[in-house]
Amino acid sequence: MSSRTVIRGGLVVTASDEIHADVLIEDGRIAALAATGTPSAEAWTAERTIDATGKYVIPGGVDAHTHMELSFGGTFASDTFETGTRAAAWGGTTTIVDFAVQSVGHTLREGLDAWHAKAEGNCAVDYAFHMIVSDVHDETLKEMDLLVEEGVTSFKQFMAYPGVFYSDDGQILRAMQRSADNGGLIMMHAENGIAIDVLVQQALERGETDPRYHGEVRKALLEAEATHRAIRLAQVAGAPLYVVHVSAMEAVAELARARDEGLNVFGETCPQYLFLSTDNLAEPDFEGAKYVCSTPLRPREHQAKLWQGLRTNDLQVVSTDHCPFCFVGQKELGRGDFSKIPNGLPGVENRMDLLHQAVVDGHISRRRWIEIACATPARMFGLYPKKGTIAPGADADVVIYDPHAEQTVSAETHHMNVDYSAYEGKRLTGRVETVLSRGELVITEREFTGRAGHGAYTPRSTCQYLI
Ligand code: DUC
Ligand code: ZN
Ligand code: ZN
Ligand code: ZN
Repeated sequence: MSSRTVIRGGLVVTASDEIHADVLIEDGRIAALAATGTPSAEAWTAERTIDATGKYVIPGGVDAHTHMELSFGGTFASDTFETGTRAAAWGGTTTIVDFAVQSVGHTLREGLDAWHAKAEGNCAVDYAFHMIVSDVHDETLKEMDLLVEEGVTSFKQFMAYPGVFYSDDGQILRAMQRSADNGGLIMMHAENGIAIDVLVQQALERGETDPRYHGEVRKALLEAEATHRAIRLAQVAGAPLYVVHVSAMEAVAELARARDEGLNVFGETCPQYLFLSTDNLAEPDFEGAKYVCSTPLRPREHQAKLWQGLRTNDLQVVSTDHCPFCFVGQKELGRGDFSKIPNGLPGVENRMDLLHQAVVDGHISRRRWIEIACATPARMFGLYPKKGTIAPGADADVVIYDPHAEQTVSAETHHMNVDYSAYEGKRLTGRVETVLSRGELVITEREFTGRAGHGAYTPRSTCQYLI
């Protein structure tokens, strides 16, 4: 039985085009687009018609960096796959790529199975997985080949967190060599964790225990140094590289230089680095703990360089690194010792809106908004054109976006399972109105009409975005 929906009268915005068009959806996929008012569009009949006059019709967001239920620092990220993907839907994101974790002493398969068990049957929108590799040895390298074949095509390594997730340069080089062969993409947390740990101990010995010291010890230069080292290791291995959560302007410069040299090097930044700064980390009464994440927030002057990198394509993707911890009971674990504050910020619900605000503010164009939030993450991680665009054959993951609605961000009204908002009180122009996931209404005129279990696991092909 076929089911048809038509979305009429909106401005369809993709990474490449803006057209006033009607969109026909059939059996969960985009069937056709036709200019609004033309005989071909008028001839369509459907069980359901959505009026998008005065609105944008955009692809559902692809958030390529989330951590639902991540175990960190003795606690767990507070969003489950159920609450986190529901919040994603509210924010116009219809696909997340979450990080399955290999624990030291365990196999990749065990980590991946554990993540499937957390997600299966619980998600409101579609999901896929990257794999965090924390224990590189011969068996791990063989397993990477198998994972690429089954649709887990990207692997995160850490130059930070010695003793937890950390890989040394030899382990990184070996994983990169393997991905040069099997088509995988290494995603790097680029911070010199060995040096940072020394600075953490020295700061604590001086009695510098407040959240703001988290930003001071995790120096921009140590992000830049690690970024440079990761780039050169990837070059030696002949592998592409994707640097996650870039926050320092010095790291952007390293990426820009490598790209000018013609290397397949990519960079992601996150809304927190574009909209927040070390001023937030310095908030009194331990409130700064709300803003502890790694890489850390930077002084305000870094923001302009991140926006510039997004415009010049030295940075290609904005993901959230959604990793929420409640202030009460979780962030508070680090009272008296900033190094014990769990690292991460909530944001999966806010990304599309914050980036729309960047369009309003003139930082990026409307099409670039869709490119960095939908199309490029889909290409980067092998989900395009099923995800990330509105074109015949694509999954009907579609957002009706009201560009004129005003909203004030607040924990009182958000849907993430966390007791604060990093953007509390921020006024934004633009708001998600209706969201379809594979043709099904998940948000209908600002009401949740989806269900846990609608979201499907989505295996990925390899990176489609090499220079
Ligand atoms: N890196 C991440 O990408 N997420 C949470 C913590 C971290 O260090
Ligand atoms: Zn085991
Ligand atoms: Zn990281
Ligand atoms: Zn992360």
